[in-house]
Amino acid sequence: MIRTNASFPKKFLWGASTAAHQVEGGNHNQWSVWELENARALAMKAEYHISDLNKWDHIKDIARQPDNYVSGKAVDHYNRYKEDFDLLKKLHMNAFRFSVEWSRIEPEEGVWSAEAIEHYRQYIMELKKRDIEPVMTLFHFTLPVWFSDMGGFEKRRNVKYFERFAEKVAHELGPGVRYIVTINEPNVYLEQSYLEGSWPPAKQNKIVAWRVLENLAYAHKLAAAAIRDVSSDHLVSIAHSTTYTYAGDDSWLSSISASIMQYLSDDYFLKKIIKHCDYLGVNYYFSARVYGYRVHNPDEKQSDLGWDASPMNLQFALERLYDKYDKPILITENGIADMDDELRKWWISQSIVAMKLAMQRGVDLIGYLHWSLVDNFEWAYGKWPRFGLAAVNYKTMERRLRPSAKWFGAVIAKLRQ
Ligand code: IFM
Repeated sequence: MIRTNASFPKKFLWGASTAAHQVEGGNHNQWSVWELENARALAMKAEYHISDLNKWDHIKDIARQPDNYVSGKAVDHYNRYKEDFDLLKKLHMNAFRFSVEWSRIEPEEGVWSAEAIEHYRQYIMELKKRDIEPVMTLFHFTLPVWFSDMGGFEKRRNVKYFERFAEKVAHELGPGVRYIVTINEPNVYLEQSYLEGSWPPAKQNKIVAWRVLENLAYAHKLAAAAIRDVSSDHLVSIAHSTTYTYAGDDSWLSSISASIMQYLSDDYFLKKIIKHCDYLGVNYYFSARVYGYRVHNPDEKQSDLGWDASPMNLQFALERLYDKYDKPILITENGIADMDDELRKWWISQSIVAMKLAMQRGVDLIGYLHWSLVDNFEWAYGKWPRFGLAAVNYKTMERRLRPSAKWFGAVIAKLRQ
């Protein structure tokens, strides 16, 4: 049990995170189009792609079904958000990260949906009513079809549409929202969509990938300026996915390789945008232990997705990023795919210790947002991975807090006393 004389300040944000497309249901965007086109192929390839996962025997029936790869109603958060916000209260949380769905707000170029804007206005009001600090993301991997059809972030000239969207959202929904995340995980978007080609637009092209990265940096810069023009009360960042990368032995090759990998995955992009950030949003899920020029992680503990589970390395990731960039850090995501709830309690308790140690070493930490509040549509893996503090029954949409979540809620209550 965590000792409750911990050094977490009173104003520390304890919360959970989600993203529109992964929970809302009923979206029409470049992802939903791609899902329908690719669901059958993903189901057919599951055996080949993921049959080495520990839980394969439990998931194979679902993973072979095309339906798994279609977000569809997701967990119907669009209609059930009040119920979900009540879960935050049950967990004694005081913060919540969500994304507004661009394709709902601007379904056609230059056409704004009053209905969608009103929906999100109510949504934010319901959070405020519950004394929950909203953390609002603008781009979390999904794009309106019209924007993606014109080339999305591949074209420099398209960035102005994102800037206009950011300005509109800041005007309409900004009042009362302090923390804004412009772009979620630019590095992950780039890797999956333009290098590995496993997400839409499913390209494998290093030159286009490099161009997208440059344009995302530019997009953040313009969006941050537009948001601050609307009100200087907003604090703006991206949510950066960091992989803590370290040498597994003391050879020079391991150490140089680890540094290069860390630079490419973190610093190349962060250096471009950090002066346009008021804080740094950090998502942490795994580390990379490097031997020579290869990653070979310890395999004692893994998530259901086969990801290395080293929650304690969060401490070193935070210290590195804080030392280098000198910005207050908000952990915008951290969690584990764990359908049987075997590791989540351990993961969270280790993460709390890691945060505490990092803070004792001087890291200015704003808060911790667990991924995810409820089970979510996990992109190309579909619905089988279970990240939620609350388990969702996809047939009945019933939410049930997992035992680890109940434990976490009790810990938060003590830490906030
Ligand atoms: O579900 C994703 C989220 O969309 C972005 N960060 C990582 C999560 C878990 O894979």
